[in-house]
Amino acid sequence: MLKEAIYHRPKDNYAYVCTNGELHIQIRTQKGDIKKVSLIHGDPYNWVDGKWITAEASMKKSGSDQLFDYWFISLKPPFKRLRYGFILDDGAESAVYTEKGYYTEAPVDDTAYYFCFPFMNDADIFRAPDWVKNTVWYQIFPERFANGNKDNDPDGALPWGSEEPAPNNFFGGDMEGVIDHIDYLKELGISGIYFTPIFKAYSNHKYDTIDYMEIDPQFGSKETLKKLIEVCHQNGIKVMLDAVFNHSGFYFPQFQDVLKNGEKSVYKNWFHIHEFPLVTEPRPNYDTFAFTPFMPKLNTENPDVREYLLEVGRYWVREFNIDGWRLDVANEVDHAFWRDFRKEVKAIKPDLYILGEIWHDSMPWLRGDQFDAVMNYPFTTNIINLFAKRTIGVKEFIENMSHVIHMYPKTINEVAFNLVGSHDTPRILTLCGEDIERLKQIYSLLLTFGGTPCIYYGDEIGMTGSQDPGCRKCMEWDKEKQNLELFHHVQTLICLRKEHPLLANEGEFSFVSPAEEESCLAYTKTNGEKTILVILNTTEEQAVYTLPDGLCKTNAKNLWNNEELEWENEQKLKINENGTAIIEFS
Ligand code: ARE
Ligand code: CA
Repeated sequence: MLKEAIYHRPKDNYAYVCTNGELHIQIRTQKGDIKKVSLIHGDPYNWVDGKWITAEASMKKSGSDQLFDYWFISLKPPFKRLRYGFILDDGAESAVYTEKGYYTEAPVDDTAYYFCFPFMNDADIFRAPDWVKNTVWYQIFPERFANGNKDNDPDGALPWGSEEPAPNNFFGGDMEGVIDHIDYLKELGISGIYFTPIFKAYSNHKYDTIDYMEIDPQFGSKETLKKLIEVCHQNGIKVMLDAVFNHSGFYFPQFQDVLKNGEKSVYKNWFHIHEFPLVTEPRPNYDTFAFTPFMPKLNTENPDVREYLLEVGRYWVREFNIDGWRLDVANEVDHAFWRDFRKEVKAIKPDLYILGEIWHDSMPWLRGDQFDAVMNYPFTTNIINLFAKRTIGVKEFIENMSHVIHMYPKTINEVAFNLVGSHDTPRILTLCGEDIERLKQIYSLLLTFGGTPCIYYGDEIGMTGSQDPGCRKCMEWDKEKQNLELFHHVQTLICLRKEHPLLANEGEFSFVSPAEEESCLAYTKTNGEKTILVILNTTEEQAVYTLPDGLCKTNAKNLWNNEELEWENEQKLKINENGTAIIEFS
């Protein structure tokens, strides 16, 4: 038994409480080492005749990544508190693992040996808004989605789609453009829009804010936003805006004041200034986003800045009834600020979705006191590597994805913002080498997986583009140039996801362990009564897939299309090259 690999801590993804009163416990062991894990547990105050009363329950292996196995159990402690340890068996040796170390026999004379979940306080439970797990998002970069009003076009705006996107060109996209195309979005079936910034700013991406309390006139007015939100809400579409609080723009008046008045400026403590006067070359002598002088970092420890930004957070929720805030560069802003932010905005709208933009392990922000979710880029990378670039195989994909899944509590995975591309990445079709069949499969996965999926505008009709700014082309509205087959594929999947909650976040998810060199990726979602099996053939050849034990032809129903499934026998099914199968067993 490799004891050094065993890990547990009564916190975060290893021990957490769900809203239904379940306590989830996870332990990590070396991959392939341990054959059986049981939880020995009891209420700390439940003693009879000087002996602590305990029970044992076996834990289930919930998945494995490259190095580790993960074991899981859910229980409902009757008095909302628990002391517990793990009985581990590798076939040759058995050991009891407690907070104080390893023992051959479980100590029963003192609960202090054990791991302690002191009390399942309601206030500490991670709670994300209920609606999020059934939402399918659509990301809009407003300058490039549709031009609904030529009168507000910036000077020098180019004819729609006439040129490649550049760091500083404009095409006139705006909010009226979105209103005009609401039917298109309805038809696609999405139920939430994430807008990159719309407040007054200098650039085409608007991440360099000039005024957080104003809509950029190129996009419309406050009235236009009100109308847009109304139209979205009437059509069952939630609206999430982008909050850029890590930094302001260069032309933010408070920063301009510091530039002009230096040390005398009343705003000098709004930023992190190393020395006066300010210089931008060769590198700014003030903290910035990356090294760009155009994005001076805001000092969120300054009470005036805090209050200013908190009011921005409250204002757009209170006055415009937005449904979500996406927080830009969320991990570079201090935690205390985000804790206040959550309290303030949730006081106005308790079911507001708070989504942090973090590309890395985000557990410290997801403890219930800051964000509801983060943009799940580790998920993205893994999908790209298997389906688009083919740099990993099915086995590695499952290991990597299991790693991502086990990084967080289940309650967090349900609302994870799963994306396959954004305004910050090359377009997914481009990464697929423009192979539409591969892209279709990526959508098959994205829309039948847990979490809350997001489609980057235009990806659903086959738009291409490289890294920013290439990925920010004008939306293609000419039907002749849209890939309608792809659109239909995505639309069908969104419909299926709505019809079958198992395809969204209901039931229990597990990967089917692949045989060596497996060409198909498969996973199941089950609620005990029904099981849905998704199979994706990741190769360019037809595959014969052997169903996992317990599932067979007799009670299988094809959910994906009206075609007959091609069975080789009761348990073997043919899957076309790059093919998708979604089968329900009841
Ligand atoms: C411009 C250039 C880029 C260049 C960048 C940095 O176009 O080619 O890389 O400058 O100097 C906005 C604009 C961008 C603009 C940028 C700076 O949209 O076009 O880019 O401003 O002027 C990291 C951060 C993450 C951030 C990305 C871009 O952690 O928060 O970098 N994303 C947000 C927004 C952006 C926005 C900004 C931040 C700034 O979504 O659109 O940019 O407001 C790895 C790392 C990540 C890293 C990621 C991407 O995986 O682990 O931490 O994200 O790569 O680089
Ligand atoms: Ca316009």
